[in-house]
Formats: sequence, C-alpha cells, structure tokens
Amino acid sequence: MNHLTKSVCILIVVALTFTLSQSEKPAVCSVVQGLPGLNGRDGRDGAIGPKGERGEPGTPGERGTSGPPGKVGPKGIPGEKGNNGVVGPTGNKGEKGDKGVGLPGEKGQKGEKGSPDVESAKKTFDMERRIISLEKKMSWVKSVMLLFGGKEVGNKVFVTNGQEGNFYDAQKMCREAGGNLATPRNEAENSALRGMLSARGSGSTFLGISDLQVEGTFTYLTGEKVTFTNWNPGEPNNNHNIEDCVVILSNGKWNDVPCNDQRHIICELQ
Ligand SMILES: [Ca+2]
Ligand SMILES: [Ca+2]
Repeated sequence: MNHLTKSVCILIVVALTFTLSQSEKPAVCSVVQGLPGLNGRDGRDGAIGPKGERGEPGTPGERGTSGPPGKVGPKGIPGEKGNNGVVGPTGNKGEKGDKGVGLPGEKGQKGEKGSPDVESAKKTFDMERRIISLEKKMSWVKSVMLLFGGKEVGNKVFVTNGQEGNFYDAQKMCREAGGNLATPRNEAENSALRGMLSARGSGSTFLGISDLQVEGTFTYLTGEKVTFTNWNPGEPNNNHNIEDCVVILSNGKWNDVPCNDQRHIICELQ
C-alpha cells in the first residue's frame, strides 16, 4: 500500500469513528486496493549556483562616423580693447574744393604763442636739403664750364661752346641754355670777356645790348638803359645807319655793328 492509499484509509477510519460515536454502531474499515496514482508535480528549481569567473575583455569596435555639428553656443564676453594700430601712410592730396561764399566773422582773440609747426619744419628741412643738393650740382656744372674755357666773375659765369651766329641766333641759344647773352655791367665783367676773346686769339662777341628800339639809345635786353659802357673811340657810329647791335672786341672795347654779322657766341649764367 502506497503512501497516498494509507492516507485515504486513515481519513476514512477517522470519519467512520466519528460517525459511530454519533450512532453508537460498530464500524468496519475494509482496505480496498486502488488504481495507481498520477505522476506527481515537477520539483522546485535548485538554488542559484556560484558566480562564474570574469571573462577576457573583448576587442574594441571600429570608430564610428562623426556626428552632426552641435548647436551654436552663446555669444562670448567682449574682449579688452586692443592697442592703437600703426599710423597709416599719408593719403593722396584731395582735389581743390569750390570757393565758398560766406560773411566775414568777428575778429578772434589773440592766440597764445604757438609751438613750432612740425610739418612746416619738415618742409623747410626738405627744401634746404634740395637746395644743398642743387648747389652741389651747380658747383659741379660750374667746374666743368670753367674747365672748358668759361670765366667766373662775381656771381656770373661766362661760357661759350665755340659756335658763331648773328645777334638773334646768339640770343636764342643763350636763352635755351638758361642764360642770356653776355652783358658786362662793370669793368670786372668786361675784363673777363676780354680775357676769353684774347684766349681765342681774336674775334668779338655780341653783347646783350642794342639800340633796336630807339636809334642812339642803347638798352639791355630787359629794356633798361645801359649803366656801363666801354666804347671804342669813335663808336657807336651807326655806320651806314645799319648798326644797332653791340660787340666787344678782343681789346675789351665796344663797337656797334649790324645785328646779322656772324660773331662768337658767349653767354652768361647766374
Ligand atoms: Ca644804331
Ligand atoms: Ca660802329
């Protein structure tokens, strides 16, 4: 008899005993062989086993692609003011403006004594430097002229290129050279011209003097009446009534001659 059968029988006996005690009649418990019971339920899960050992770290995965750009951050705090920049180059001079029209203002108060104008001082310095440069060049040019037969007297230099021409040719050539026809205004200048002609042996040169405007009245090319003369005896004689220009001879004396004569050309520079 299996365990379940025994339990059922015990329950039956207990029930009968209770019944008999109520009826006071004897009870009989007969044991009947039953059919085999059904299979019991599966047992409960076992207890959780011990924690296993930690495995080896896996290999790192490949680097993913870059994500989209983030949102623009908030505006930063303004930085400190920077130092002044280097002064830029001077701009081009602007065009001259139209002349304005306005009423004269009241006379202002007398100002205080000003400090030297730096810009003005710079211009003056530049000008002085240019003047010094020009003086050096002039000195060099003068040296060359004197080397080639020129004569310096006072603030003048008499020069010649050895060419000949009439009064008008000579006047044009000297002006183109930045000077004038030789015009002695004192004995020293007259002597210098005489020395140049003597060095050539003979000849004469036109002076910047004529009576082309008024016969008998000799003037400089500027129109001023002559203040110094050194006429040869008997001159000026306006020979044949055609002598309106003046030459200086190799002896230093002057003679009036036709303006179309061909003479040496000597110019003066100053
Ligand atoms: Ca004359
Ligand atoms: Ca004459």
